[in-house]
Amino acid sequence: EVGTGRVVWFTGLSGAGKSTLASALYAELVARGERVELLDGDAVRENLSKGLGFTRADRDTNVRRIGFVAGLLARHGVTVLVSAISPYADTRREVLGGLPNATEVFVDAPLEVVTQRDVKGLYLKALAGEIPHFTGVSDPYEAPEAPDLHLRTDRISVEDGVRRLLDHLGYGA
Ligand code: GGZ
Repeated sequence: EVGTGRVVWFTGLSGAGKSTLASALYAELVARGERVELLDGDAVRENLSKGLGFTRADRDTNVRRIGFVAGLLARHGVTVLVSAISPYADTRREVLGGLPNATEVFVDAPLEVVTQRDVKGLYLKALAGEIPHFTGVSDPYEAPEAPDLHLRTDRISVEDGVRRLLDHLGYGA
């Protein structure tokens, strides 16, 4: 019998490094022969959640859909890596609480750091008022109070982040 897969849920601001860490971990787990799937915010919004916006209701719908699919995969023994801002603490609690084996990873960089990185130029636009409801600027981000893992991406490298993830998940070094 296949055991239940774990769900590793990366939450944090846009540009904090969720996708970077999730895809680096994905590559590590694939290399270890793990059956693993990645549910990344961008790909999810182009497919599963196409048409949804960024109101609280739409974000909650998005996060619940991701949780639903993650649960189906995990039931078949797949390790699922989720990368989504998932800004609302209540919704995260509900969705992660409904999964048998979830790990909440807070991918944390201060707003000033992600604003300076501004990989996609979105913060510049948001600060200019051109993107309404932008997380951290004109929309809330409720940081996890007790995440299973807290990674400060302005202080540690991607490699260190992946090492800490592997450690925490019990894969050894
Ligand atoms: C936040 C936004 C917004 C607004 C577009 N607020 O860094 P990105 O660009 O590639 O990732 C962000 C992504 C957020 O989608 P999620 O599905 O992760 O959000 S949630 O969990 O809240 O449903 C960002 C881009 O979409 N983006 N508009 N207003 N991020």
